Amino acid sequence: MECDILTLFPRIFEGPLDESILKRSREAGLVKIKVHNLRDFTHDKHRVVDDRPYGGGPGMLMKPEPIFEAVEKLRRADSCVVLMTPQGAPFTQRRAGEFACKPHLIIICGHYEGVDERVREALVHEEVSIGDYVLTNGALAAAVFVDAVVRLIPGVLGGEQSADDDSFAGGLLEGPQYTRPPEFRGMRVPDILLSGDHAAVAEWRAEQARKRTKERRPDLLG
Ligand code: JD8
Repeated sequence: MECDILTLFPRIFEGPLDESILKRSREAGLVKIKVHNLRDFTHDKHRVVDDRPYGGGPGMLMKPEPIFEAVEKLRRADSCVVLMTPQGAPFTQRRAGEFACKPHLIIICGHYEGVDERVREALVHEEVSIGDYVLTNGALAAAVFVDAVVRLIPGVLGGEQSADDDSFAGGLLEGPQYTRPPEFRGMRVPDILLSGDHAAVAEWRAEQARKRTKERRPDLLG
């Protein structure tokens, strides 16, 4: 997969994209991620990317011209252009899996009060929101989006971390997990996990997952 990210704050992506699974999948060539500064697509002396909203109101909007220039330079016949916005469709594990099948993503990170509507009309295929809370801009949302999508690209996760084991993929929350030692500060690991009975362990885990999901996220049980 190839992924081009358009933002006014390219440094926001330096941490997340250069660590752990994202770093390794980029190094392995499984995904090619490029972060572009939208200011590089301006032509005026002061590299202006924002302007005041017609009709008045607080704050500034992103001007259409730099975004159009960037997208028209980067896009291909098979590109999917995504806009991160609080008005977007809720991003879910299912949507992440759909985006992971796209050969080329162009992700537009909104900033200020948002983008000129003509960007949506003419360029954007999908509008996505990562959740019902207010972020200061779209860059952190895009970093979350890319993280969730890239780990679902075939070959990105090794055998030890399988994507279909995940919470949500199976529709349930993960139950309790333990590592050594078997007793820590008087707290014991449940005997069943030490029993070596794999069928009993699987049954216990399934039961714990159901119980935790019912308590914390009954909405997931439908
Ligand atoms: C893009 C600007 C901030 C939006 C005033 C401060 C996504 N789940 C999500 N929450 N927030 C965003 C998001 C926020 C953004 C932009 C995405 C661009 N802002 C503005 C309008 C009201 N605030 C998001 N995805």
